[in-house]
Amino acid sequence: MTVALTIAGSDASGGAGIQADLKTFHRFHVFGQAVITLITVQNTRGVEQVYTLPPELVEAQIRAVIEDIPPGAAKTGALGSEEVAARIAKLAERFDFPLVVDPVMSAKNGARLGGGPFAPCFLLTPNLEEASAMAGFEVNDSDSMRRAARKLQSLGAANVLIKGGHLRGDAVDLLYADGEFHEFRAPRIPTRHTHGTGCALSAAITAELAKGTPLVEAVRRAKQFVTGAIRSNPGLGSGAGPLNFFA
Ligand code: PXL
Repeated sequence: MTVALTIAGSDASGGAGIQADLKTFHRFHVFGQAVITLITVQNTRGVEQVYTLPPELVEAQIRAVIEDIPPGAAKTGALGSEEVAARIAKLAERFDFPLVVDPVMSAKNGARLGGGPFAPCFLLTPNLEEASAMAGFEVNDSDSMRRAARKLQSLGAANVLIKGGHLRGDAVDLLYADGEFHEFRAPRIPTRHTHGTGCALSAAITAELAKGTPLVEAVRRAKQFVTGAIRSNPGLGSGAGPLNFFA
């Protein structure tokens, strides 16, 4: 059985974080492992509290899990502190499976969920805001996305996927892989129910990589899943509701 690991925060409301990752792994027929970095108090209206776990506890969870059942691929989400980010970067030097880093900075209402500089990884998946913060310039169109992808690759990501979900017009994601650009385009779906889209996308890519799917095809399948999951969202909650993970 194919195994994938997520290292991320808990969203008790079930739409994002660890919960979204595990549901996505399951949907992709992959056995999910989950190391928790932080606990949020939140619902679809926003994050009220963030409680970060001690870095040594995060590290111990990762060590225990991977020495017994090595995953085919892993992803990180919200890390919560620079210390946790640094420990993961150190551990990742010895990972013999691809690591996807979703450099989560903050929840939609601004609650801080991020860690320090990202670990060197196989794939980095920032949104426009995260790409801007990491590249050091405004990323808001096709040209700046291309420049940022090159820059982030030079900082330690073998491949970079910049998510254009917050662009105007179509949702165009840009993948920079092996020196080539690939665009993944989907029509914008008018809905407020997009909570957890970034988590679901990186989890779906991780599941596909664990199965051995080549990166470009993994991203294509993941994007197709997320687009369908937004389109058929169940309309739960009075704020930004979750996706349909059965899509
Ligand atoms: O979608 C980013 C994210 C990641 N992880 C956790 C979250 C959120 C957004 O709310 O709560 C735990």
